[in-house]
Amino acid sequence: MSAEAQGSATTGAGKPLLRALAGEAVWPPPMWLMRQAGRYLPEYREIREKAGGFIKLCTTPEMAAEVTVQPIRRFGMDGAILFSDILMVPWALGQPLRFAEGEGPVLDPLRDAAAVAALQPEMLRERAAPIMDTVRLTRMALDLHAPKVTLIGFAGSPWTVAAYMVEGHGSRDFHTARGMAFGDPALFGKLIRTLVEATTDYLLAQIEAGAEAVMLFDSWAGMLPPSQFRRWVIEPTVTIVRKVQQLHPSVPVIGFPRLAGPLIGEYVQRTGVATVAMDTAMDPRFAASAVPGNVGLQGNLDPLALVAGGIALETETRQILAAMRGRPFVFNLGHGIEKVTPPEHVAALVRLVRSGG
Ligand code: 1CP
Repeated sequence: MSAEAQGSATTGAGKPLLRALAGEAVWPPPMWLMRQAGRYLPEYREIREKAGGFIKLCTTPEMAAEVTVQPIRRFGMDGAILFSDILMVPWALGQPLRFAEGEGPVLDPLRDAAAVAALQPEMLRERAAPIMDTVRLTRMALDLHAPKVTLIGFAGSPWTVAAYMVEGHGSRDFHTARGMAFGDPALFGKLIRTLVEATTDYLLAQIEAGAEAVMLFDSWAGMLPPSQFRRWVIEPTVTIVRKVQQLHPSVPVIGFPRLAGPLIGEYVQRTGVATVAMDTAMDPRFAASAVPGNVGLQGNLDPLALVAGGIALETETRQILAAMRGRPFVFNLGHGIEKVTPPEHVAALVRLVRSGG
């Protein structure tokens, strides 16, 4: 059996993204973009307005499924990522959350043992049910209209989600959360254990509903010194990945330990993720040397090169493609797409990557 036939036999449908995530060096590489559904698209803004609030959008399956497929319809990426947010897990655990206009997410900050004890993991499946309906609807739409496209589910990693839960909002340095991790590791550990269980359960529910790959976003992994990175980023991820692999061995997990720097190799080796996403600061050549050749790499165009377009976009994209040729690779950005991105630059990027650079 040829390598290609083998790849499709193990992944079912022979979808390019699933083949790359399973360790095959597909070329030109499959691609999708972090935050590919969002405010840079007029069709997203229209639905967002109709929905009213952001949480309403995430919990109205028809609307959330529609915005999930919008970028596929317009640009034809290889992956569709469920439209939701990493903070829907704290929301489903009962922590009050709102998305303030122009301010980003705001949570009632969680600062003591009583607040951790008040979380309701037993409510998670019920509260997250509309999100699973979104997964089911999206998968049906893709099977029907875009059978080569892979549906990606996701969650935030325990450390990053805990950082928002403790801080109560986005932050440049997450002082309070880092302070709690050092100052009261028993309490912080309890929060992390709650999140490991909730996140595992939440990802398994997405897989049961039709997600074909899942991604763990650890956007603030790079804030931690190595000992704390091992304790709060690597160890919780080990537990989650192990459980997903046990129950769904054919579903690849993508890890995104943003700004992990030289710890990327240890992260991959310990956690067993199928693919690791590189942030904008990661040198793809370094990642290629630090990560075993059967593990996929994903990334890592700077979203601002995509805003700029033209020669900056072409040069950066070609450099990444040249460094990644010959190994399992998924083209993506190194962080989420910017609101001011011209949609025609995204179309140009898709053409360039499809040409192999
Ligand atoms: O009203 C709006 O449209 C709000 C903007 C928005 C969007 C489009 C938010 C608020 N979340 C999302 C969707 C989202 N968030 C997705 C959907 C799928 C896609 O990629 O198309 C995903 C995967 C996320 C993940 C997410 N949310 C992360 C991890 C990735 C990253 O960017 O580092 C994080 C940190 C969040 C928190 C969050 N949600 C929203 C905002 C503005 C933020 C950042 C808050 C901050 O740190 O200040």
